[in-house]
Amino acid sequence: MVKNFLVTGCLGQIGTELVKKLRCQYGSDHVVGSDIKTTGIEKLGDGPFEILDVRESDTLVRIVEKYNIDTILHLAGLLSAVGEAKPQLAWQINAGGLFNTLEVAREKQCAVFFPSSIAAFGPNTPLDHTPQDTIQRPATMYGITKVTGELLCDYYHKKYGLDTRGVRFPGLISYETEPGGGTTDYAVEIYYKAIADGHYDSFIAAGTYMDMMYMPDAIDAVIQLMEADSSKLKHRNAFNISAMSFDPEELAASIRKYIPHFTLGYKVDPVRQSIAESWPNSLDVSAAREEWGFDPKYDLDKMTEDMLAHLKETLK
Ligand code: AKB
Repeated sequence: MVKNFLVTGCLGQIGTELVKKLRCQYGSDHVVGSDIKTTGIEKLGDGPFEILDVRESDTLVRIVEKYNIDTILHLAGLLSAVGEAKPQLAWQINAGGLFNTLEVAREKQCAVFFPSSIAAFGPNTPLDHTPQDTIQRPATMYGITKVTGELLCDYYHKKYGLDTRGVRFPGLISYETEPGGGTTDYAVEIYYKAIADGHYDSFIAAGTYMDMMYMPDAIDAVIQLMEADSSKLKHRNAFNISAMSFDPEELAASIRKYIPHFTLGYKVDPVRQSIAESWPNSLDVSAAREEWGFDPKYDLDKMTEDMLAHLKETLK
């Protein structure tokens, strides 16, 4: 049976690449992009697009009905640093937007993908090899909306039989669309600056480890999870996933293999540093591997080589 997807927040870092991949795989007409803005829409190529503020349920219902949507990939949301600057707005968009999405999905019987995050963990979570099922007491509004989202999605699955699935994304590194307002953004900015200036001042301190993943692996993971046999899923919302864990020094050392003169300095941002310190150093991803075959392809050096090659082309 042909699926009809709606991707909310599709002009963000994940959405632009997810829409393109889904359109290749399922056909452009079957993948509707939506966002609150149109900046960057040309990156999506051909296919349906709708303006959507996820706080407005009526618009969401209209789009789901118009395109006969059966799967909603709900990416619209604010990231961690913006969420700390605007906690009330973060709650309205992240938690309110997801609630609206789940309610529409319940009425129209849609499957839902929800992107949780390493931010769903907090300072009293085990930092190393963080288990799939463990303490989740995040210290940020962004993290609170992510735990809320995980619980809501599990609730809608158990109470209404909705097919809800999700992953806890680590920091995502990509060259297509830059992230905006996240704590892991340093790991993207560093590549742009390495090429442009041969130097980068990191807002995250040396010795701060966080989980990361290259975007092609993240996109594959979303599609693989949504296509997985539901009878094999013991967990649903949300699976730990990660491909690597590094600190700014290790990332700089990887860049130096390709740009030997690259130098790294520090201008640490206390807000984002304290967020980073409240997140795990490295996740245990065994549940994702066992239940749906999660298998990322890129390690740090392979990602660096590919990132730099693509950025050299685009920044020429
Ligand atoms: C952020 O840094 O806010 C995001 C995330 C890890 O969820 N990249």
